[in-house]
Amino acid sequence: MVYCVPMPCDSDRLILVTESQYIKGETVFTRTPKGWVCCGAPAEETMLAKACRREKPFAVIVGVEPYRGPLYESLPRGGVIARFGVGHDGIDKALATRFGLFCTNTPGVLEDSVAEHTLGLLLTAVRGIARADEALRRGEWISSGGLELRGKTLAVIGCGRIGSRVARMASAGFGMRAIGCRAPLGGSDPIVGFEKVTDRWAEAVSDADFISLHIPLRPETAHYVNSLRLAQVPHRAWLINTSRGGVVDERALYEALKNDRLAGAALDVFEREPYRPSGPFCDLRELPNVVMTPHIGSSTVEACRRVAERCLFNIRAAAECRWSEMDLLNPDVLNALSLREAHR
Ligand code: 8YV
Repeated sequence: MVYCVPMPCDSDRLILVTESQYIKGETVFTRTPKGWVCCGAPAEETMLAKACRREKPFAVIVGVEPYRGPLYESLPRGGVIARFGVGHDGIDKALATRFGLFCTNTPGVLEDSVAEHTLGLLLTAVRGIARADEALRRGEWISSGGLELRGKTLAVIGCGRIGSRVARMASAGFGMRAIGCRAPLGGSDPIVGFEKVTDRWAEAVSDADFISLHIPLRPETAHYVNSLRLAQVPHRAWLINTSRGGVVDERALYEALKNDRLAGAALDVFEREPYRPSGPFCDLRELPNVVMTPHIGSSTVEACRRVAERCLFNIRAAAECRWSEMDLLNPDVLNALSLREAHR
């Protein structure tokens, strides 16, 4: 990508947007509100930090990559790190607070897209759609079988906005039984679309045909789906992951799939992205019962537009001191900033 050279503009109104996020939200980022300018920038942290020191933007809009160090000291106090999406495991909120930076994300605008992709993966998996397409292109006409979804049990791990949306689509659309599991993070989200909700993994998955993960990546959820938990899953079950790769121990998953202790897996997210096996002899791409997509759960035209708009909304709200309207991830920053810094 050729990064755009900022037009002469007040750096107080300049936003650097990492490459693939810029492309996803281009229609919005090229028509910013008067006075604001968005420019593409590299996603890799040291390069992004360098671009920030050079261009002195007020805010950056970033993807899922991890930002752990140099970025924070390269932004002005009172500036913004805006996540283009919901998951914010890549941003160090405590560090941002220390440097007086606002961190935001975009809840409420991409749930439908991720939920639709989840169900798309589920269908692709059980009807062998990806393999049928590949075979047909090779000139083979193989009439393979599949499974019907009606009446099947779907365990939804994480009953937040996306999990609930998946449950509702699966039950209202396909006539599936959706069992919710609030573990490992708990929570008291309204229960919509679930036949029942439990706090115990073992109970949620005991009769599952499909298990769909909708939990954020945090220290307490890292490798939540490990060999012990996989051993509690019926052998006929499929695992679907559109949350974060790090919540699954991919080596344990590989072993379970390889040894037919799990029917299959449909994955949009991975421990390492772009996908690389998490160790020797556990390349998920070698297994026929795995369907993989490159983290595209929310990448629809509609969701990307709304996400880009929400990022800009949050950044402008920070600039205009409308903090209560922001999707603020580190409210402590308001205590960390002096009154003068906060009212830039
Ligand atoms: C993903 C995401 O596309 O918002 C995020 O943080 O990563 C989502 O938009 C989805 O969770 C992966 O399927």
